[in-house]
Amino acid sequence: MGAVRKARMARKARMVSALTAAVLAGSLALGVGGCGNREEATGAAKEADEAAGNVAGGTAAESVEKPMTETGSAETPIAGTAAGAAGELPAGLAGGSAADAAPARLPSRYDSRELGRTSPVKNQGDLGTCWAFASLLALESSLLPEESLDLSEDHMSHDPHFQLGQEGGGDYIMSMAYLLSWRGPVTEEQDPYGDGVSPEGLDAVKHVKAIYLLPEQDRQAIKRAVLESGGVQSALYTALEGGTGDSRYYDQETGAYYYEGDAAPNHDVVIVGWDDDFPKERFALEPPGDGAFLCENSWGTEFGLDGFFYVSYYDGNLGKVNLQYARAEDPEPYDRIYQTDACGWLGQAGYGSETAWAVNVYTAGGTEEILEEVGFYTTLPDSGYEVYLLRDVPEDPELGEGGSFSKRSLAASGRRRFAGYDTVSLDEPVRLSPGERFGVMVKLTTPGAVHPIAIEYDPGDGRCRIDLSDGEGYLSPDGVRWERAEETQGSNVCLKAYTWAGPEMQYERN
Ligand SMILES: [Ca+2]
Ligand SMILES: [Ca+2]
Repeated sequence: MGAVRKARMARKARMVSALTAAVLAGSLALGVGGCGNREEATGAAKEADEAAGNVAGGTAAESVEKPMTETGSAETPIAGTAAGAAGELPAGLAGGSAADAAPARLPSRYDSRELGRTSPVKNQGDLGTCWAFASLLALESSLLPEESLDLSEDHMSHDPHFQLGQEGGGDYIMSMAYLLSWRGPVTEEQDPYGDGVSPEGLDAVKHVKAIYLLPEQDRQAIKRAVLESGGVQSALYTALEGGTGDSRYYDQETGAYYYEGDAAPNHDVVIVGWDDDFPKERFALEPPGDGAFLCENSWGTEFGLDGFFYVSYYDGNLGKVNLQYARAEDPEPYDRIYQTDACGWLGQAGYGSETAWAVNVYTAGGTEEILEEVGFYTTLPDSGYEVYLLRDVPEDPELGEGGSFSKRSLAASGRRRFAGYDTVSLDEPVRLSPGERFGVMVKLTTPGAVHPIAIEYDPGDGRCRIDLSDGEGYLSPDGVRWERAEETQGSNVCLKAYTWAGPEMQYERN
């Protein structure tokens, strides 16, 4: 599964006006294709990747982008190309940023199991669902030890917005989209695994509001996230044959895995601990040094050490893409989400600058609601953001200078350490009128990015079923001149709004 896959940088040929954002079809999938536990699946996934011209590398972000060189104007469309995809990592991705906030010393050894913070080992069987298992395992771990849930991989991998099917694999962009849209998770009891069907009409038992993408190969950041959240989802390349564990890269006695090559990841696992002193001699092939992460697999308890295994710090893939499930809340009956990006972060838009602006306009429901939070992705670490609100937006907003979007009020601002998705609480919650057209606006300044805005967009890879009819989004290089994202870019803006509509409307939640 988990090919950290560079989606092809599909070039948008359209040039509608001088003010046209460039779109990068650029989220990298950790996991498309296969990810079953059989050798064939692995091989097939790899071939599929190669056939598609996808190469390994990068994280889900702009590390793959080649900064614009050919066209100077910030308002000229630019697009990455496959050839430019091997771009160098921005400094922020190489580690370091996470170290700033690292006061306490990390232990040299840690094992989430000893604190009751790992969920029981599961078995994905022959299906290409490792991405769903790893995602929900990491989410379950983040709730432990206080709360123990068994969540449904069937429901996530049967999501009708996805087109690959359970044999076709998946990736973390899909699991993020599923969870952040509140289509799930549901419980295993509600939708048992492997029966080929998922009931319709189930409500999410948790509302996920933050999933961080930790910097590539930042061991400190990964360890801190394991301490905070119990587990971190990551990916590796495995040539293991089913449950037998037969591979030249794997020592069955010690449960130690080390792959030194550069084949793309094809399997997702969850990092649940580490041992800095794990001897290099315990691996089948000797890595350059000691140390290993403890990982939980989804191949049943027969595999490895009761379902767990050690992966060398020097493994070619583990630690490149790392997801921390940072916030999941109990659903409340009056919580509501406004969104247009059911399929999530499938591409990125921008104007060749690290700064870009985006708006989504929504129509409030029929009763009064309190707008409390706004949620969006950032594509690289250390993004600065400003969130603005627009009230009573006219039906056909005036998009030029001094137009409808100039009547905005600053509602929150800050900086995000990690890439990924998070929600921002407004400085002052706002009471919306019934049926009001309101807008949420974000200005992002993302060092190293030229496409800072995450968009839902069809990269043509057949992964997701995109609906562009459900949104009213706008993009801007400067917050002054705007273009309609659906019309000029074939994109929905990934920018959600969260409201609350309690019956009493007595706002006491602060
Ligand atoms: Ca089922
Ligand atoms: Ca949509």
